[in-house]
Formats: sequence, C-alpha cells, structure tokens
Amino acid sequence: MKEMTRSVLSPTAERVAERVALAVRAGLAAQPKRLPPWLFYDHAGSRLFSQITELPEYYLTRTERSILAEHAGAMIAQAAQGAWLRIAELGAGSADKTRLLLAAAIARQGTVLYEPVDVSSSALDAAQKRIEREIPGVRVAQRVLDYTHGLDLDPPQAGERRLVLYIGSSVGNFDPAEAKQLLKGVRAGLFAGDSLLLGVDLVKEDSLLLAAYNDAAGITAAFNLNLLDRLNRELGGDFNPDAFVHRALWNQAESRIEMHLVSRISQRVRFARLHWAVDFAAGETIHTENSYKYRPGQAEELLTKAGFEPATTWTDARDWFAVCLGRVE
Ligand code: AVI
Repeated sequence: MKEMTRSVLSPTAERVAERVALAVRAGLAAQPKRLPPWLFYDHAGSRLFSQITELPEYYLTRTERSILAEHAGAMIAQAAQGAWLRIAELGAGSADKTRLLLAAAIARQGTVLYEPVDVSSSALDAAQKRIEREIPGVRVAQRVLDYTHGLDLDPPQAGERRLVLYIGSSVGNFDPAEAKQLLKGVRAGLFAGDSLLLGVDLVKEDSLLLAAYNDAAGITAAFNLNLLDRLNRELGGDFNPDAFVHRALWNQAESRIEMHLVSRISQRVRFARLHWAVDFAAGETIHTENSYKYRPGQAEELLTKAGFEPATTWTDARDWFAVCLGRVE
C-alpha cells in the first residue's frame, strides 16, 4: 500500500508528503505538542482561510485593504523613486489587496511585472490566471521557491527597482527571531534602491483580538480542525475531529494570539502511513499557530534589524494595522 501510494505521487507531491510526515513526527513527539501553521493550507484550509478574511470579526484583511486603498499611490511612488518598478509578492497573491498596488503601479508606469513567490506552483498558476484575467497591463512571472529560506531572484535590470510585498500580517505567524531571519534572507536577495512593504497587525483590546480568532460562525474553529482531516487523509491518521476542540488565547507576555487543538479525552491516534501512534491526555493541546501582534515602532525595529532602512509607516484611523516601507540603502 505504501509503495502504491508512492508510485502515483509526482516528485513535488512526494516532497510535500515527506515534509508533512517530518513535521508531524517532530511536532507530535515534542512536549508540548505542536504543528506548524503551514499545514493549514491544503485545498479545504485555503478556502476556509479565504472565508475567514471576510468575517465581521476578522478585521485584519479589511483594515489593511483600507490602508492600501488610501495610500497605494504614495507607496508605489516612494518605492519607485522615479525608476520602473517590478513588484514581487511573498505568497501567491493576496487578491484584491495586491490588485490595489498593481493598479497604482500601472497608473504610474503603464504596465507592471508581477512576480508572485511561492513553494506551490499550483497556487502560483491560480494566482497568475486570476491576476491576468482581472488586471490588464500586468505581466506575471512566477517564482517557485521557498522564501523562508532566502529570496533568490534575478537582479532587476538597469533603471528598474523591485518592491517586495509581504502583507497580510503573514510575518506575524513567525516568532521574532524567525521573522528577523526571514527578512534578513529577503534583504540578502535585494539590491540598493529596492524595498519591502510589510503589513503587521497591531496590539489592541484583548476582546477584539480574541474575537478575530474565535468567530461566532465557527469558521476559524473549522480552519484549525481541518488540520486533523488533512493528517487523516495524507498520513492515514485516525483522528476523530469531534474529540478535539478549537481554542484561541491571547498570550500577553509574548504579544501573540495562540491557536490550539485541545483533546477532549485521553486517546491514542494512529498514523498508518508512518507506522506510528501518539497518545493524548484529556485536556492536552496541540499548539497550531502563533499570530504576533506588534506595538507601534516594533515593525520598524524589525526592518532595521533585518538590514532595511524604515522609510514610511501607514496606519488606519484606529491604529489597528500598520503597513511599513523599508528600503535597501
Ligand atoms: C495568515 N495569517 C496571517 C492569519 C493570522 O491571522 O495569523 C492566519 C489565521 N489564523 C487564524 N485566522 C487567520
């Protein structure tokens, strides 16, 4: 059975399967148990995340969008500084938010080269189709790579500058040391005059933060629990998702929302494809995600530590979200 499964997988799918198996073995053998948040984003998880971004409680997406809608022109002008701008994005396109920046670049220079960067070529194909259909004037050049291990892109041509987008509070899913390493890797792949646009969620009242990760419709709970379905499907697991419950909490000391899956009962979960099993005590949790919230000035500090020169920070009227431009000097 194991051999059969292997033989029908493409080399890329095999690499993903291997990566999932390694992450699960390491994470569920650890104490406390944990799983990395990239595991959320299978097909069903990506759809659930897209629903999350529309939830009334999940203010992040719409707040960042409002900042971009108001300031896209200034962001593009500051990044370009009179040169021709190409726009790279870490992650395969955040749809309508990216569109605001691409449209501002087109308004300024007539056309734009958009380089979405992702490990998943299927996610990039989908982003390319969507962008080319929706925004005439954009030329899309996919970059298939894992940007968490550095950004190895062609240098921009003479008279060009590159703006890298890392928006959507994605950096918030990394702890401060990892975030610094990741941005240092991005910086290492850039050239003088290039820049990075970084979107971070800001600390606010606990009740607002908690509601965003504990929505009334239960979509975030479904997103968290979907991880167990994924492991059942991909690793031959026998998780009973009803035996786990979603929990989101605000960790004030670490300035982060944490998501966990809590085992309701004492139970053993088997993974046929790993020839392995793991025990859970009643109440034991799997820590599935951190979402760091920044205080004013911290995003700029992070940019500086990663080797960027913070240029401008744009926020909304309530100071709920910040978008910072960091420049390579
Ligand atoms: C993708 N990332 C920035 C989201 C966040 O808010 O940390 C993922 C998410 N998790 C639960 N809801 C949304």
